[in-house]
Amino acid sequence: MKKVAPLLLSGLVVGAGVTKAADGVPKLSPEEMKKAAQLYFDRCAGCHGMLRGGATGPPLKPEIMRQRGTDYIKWIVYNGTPGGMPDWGKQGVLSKEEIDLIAKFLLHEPPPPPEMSLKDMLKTWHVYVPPEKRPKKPQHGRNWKNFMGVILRDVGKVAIIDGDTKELVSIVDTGFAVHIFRSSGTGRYFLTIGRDGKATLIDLWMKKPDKVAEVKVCYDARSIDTSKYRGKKGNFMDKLAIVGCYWPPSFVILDGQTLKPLKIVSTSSYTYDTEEFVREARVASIVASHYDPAWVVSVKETGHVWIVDYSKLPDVKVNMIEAERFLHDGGWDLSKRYFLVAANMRNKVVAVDVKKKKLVAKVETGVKPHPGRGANINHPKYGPIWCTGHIGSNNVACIGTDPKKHPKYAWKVVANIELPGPGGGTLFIKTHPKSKHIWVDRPLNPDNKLKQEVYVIDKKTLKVVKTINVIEDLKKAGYEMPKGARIVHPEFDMYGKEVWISVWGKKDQPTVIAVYDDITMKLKKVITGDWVRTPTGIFNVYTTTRDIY
Ligand code: DHE
Repeated sequence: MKKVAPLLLSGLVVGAGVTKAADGVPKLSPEEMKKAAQLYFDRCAGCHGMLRGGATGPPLKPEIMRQRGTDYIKWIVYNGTPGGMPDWGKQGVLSKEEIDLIAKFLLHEPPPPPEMSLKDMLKTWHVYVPPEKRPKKPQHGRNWKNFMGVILRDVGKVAIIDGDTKELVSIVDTGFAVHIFRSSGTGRYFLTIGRDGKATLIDLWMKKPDKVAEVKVCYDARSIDTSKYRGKKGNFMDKLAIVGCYWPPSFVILDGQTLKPLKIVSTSSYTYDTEEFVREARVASIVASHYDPAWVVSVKETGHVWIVDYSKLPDVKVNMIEAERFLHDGGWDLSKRYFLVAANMRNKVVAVDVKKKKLVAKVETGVKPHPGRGANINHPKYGPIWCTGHIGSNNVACIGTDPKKHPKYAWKVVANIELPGPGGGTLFIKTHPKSKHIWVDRPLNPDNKLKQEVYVIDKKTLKVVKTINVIEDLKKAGYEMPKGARIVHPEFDMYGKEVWISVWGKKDQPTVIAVYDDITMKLKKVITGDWVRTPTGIFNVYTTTRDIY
């Protein structure tokens, strides 16, 4: 056994403990260990876990890796797999040397990641503008409900764009790789969460929207939401926020106005089926109920959906619903009573009745469902249905969600819509009640052409009515995009008339946000500038506040 020096990963100190030196395993110097741990954290931990127990990707425990050998590991990391493992080498994201290093790193025990206390969180907590100094009404004449928040992933910023005029309103420094935006219950605040666990509160009523508070509550995170309930049990609008952490595996409840951390709840627990303890039981998606003072929290590795009642803080009441393992992303059905979440390594979507606090169905949909929050349709034959795309298969599956009026179709796949060309690669799918269409992306498809495409599905016929190659459209309009750029995250404006799409490139070269007309399906406007670097998720205030998708 040997003691290794603490390593710093975007503020995360790992290896401040003891790791095993195994016989015959190539040694790594402290510098190499530090570099490899950082690369692993940046590119691999999200899918395979910090402790490498596996989730969206398979487990990478040293005993398995030593059997496979470094040549095998290097090949996979370079070429990717059809199941969704990115081709990091081919894409040029990881160099040959970096892949060599990762292959050796995986033969070693994972360095132990650190814990984080409330005291640690408070040290990172800043209120830039206290609530009493914030404007009482919007300080600009803009239609802030149609603002679009755009993540500029690799430059550590987000952009706020006026959806009506398409003007850039503000760029806010948020820190490392913001993953998602969510809107507060009133819509006045945008909240972001970075992969580094830093939450940021942005006030859209300021003359130039800017961050008013921030705090780092974990070392690795993906989800954030706010309290959206106003009713008999109290008015919680904009009062609380919640961050879901990958590491330490937990959720943290914050004051919604200042982001002061109030309560930490560990999610390390036992798997729902085999009752084995999982230290790395990470929080994946979170949604806020509109009808109860509750958040719905997906605990990835144990396979539980937790319904967390926040009305009696500092006490929280948790209902643990046994669902399915490796929960990932999900959203509400049309009625907002049912939460549908992908158990992606089980090729299933799980439906939970949040009102009755029970599991209602597990539905097989395709290989690695990845809905984002999904797309809801009120279909003339099937009634309300919810649709998802897939990382590993070329289908969009729609599930009936109305057991009362359409029991024949409830919790069954009522449509399986085939996308053109082989393989999956879809990450996000979006619609709007005013639109006749669903828009689907495919950024993880290994084929260069397919990852540039979006597909428009007719909500009535449930057929693909148009394939759009966004990169080609941009070329025709005079915008040459960098090689390898992929198309990601369609998002409707508040009126359901436009679809905004990110062209995701590398940070050294600006790309664009392409705005399409939903009716004509034609490129309508190109938003660009030196600041448009690595745009990923796009979020409209109006639809995000109301959970319209
Ligand atoms: Fe995401 C949603 C986790 C890779 C962009 N992503 C989510 C959610 C989770 C998650 C748990 C649901 C949050 C919620 O609703 O509360 N994402 C992960 C990963 O673990 C994974 C696979 C690997 C990683 O290391 O992060 C991963 N995600 C990606 C990407 O590569 C994307 C495209 C760009 C990026 O930032 O890395 C990406 N994820 C997004 C976006 C959403 C998201 C834009 C929100 C979609 C929505 O419409 O709500």
